[in-house]
Amino acid sequence: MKKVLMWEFVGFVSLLLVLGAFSMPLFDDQFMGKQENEIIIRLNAEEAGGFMPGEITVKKGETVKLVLVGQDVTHGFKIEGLMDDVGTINPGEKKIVEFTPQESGVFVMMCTVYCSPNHHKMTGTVIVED
Ligand SMILES: [Cu+2]
Repeated sequence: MKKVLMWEFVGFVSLLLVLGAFSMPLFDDQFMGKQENEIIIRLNAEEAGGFMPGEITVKKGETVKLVLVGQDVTHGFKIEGLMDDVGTINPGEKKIVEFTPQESGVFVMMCTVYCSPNHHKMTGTVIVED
């Protein structure tokens, strides 16, 4: 009798672990505010890390939602050949922009506002895959 209860308990815990593993992405989406095809880029002055992440990979023909989050000082943002300057992004501001790359290749994202003496180094990479 006791053995049966123990195996039921083990089964129950295993079920919880499996359900937990599958619900992790949902949990993340719900609480981090991240959805499918959404990429969060945090904008810091170059000295503080620059674009985070500094490289993103997207798919040709698929619309991507970029969530640009200003962290330390005012920045700007554009992707040469893919997206025009989106204007200023102030500290604490969140700007959401969408784009649909029409060609594959490697593009440069860059800050468009003089944000620090190392502003000119504030670039990143956008990889568009077929
Ligand atoms: Cu800058």
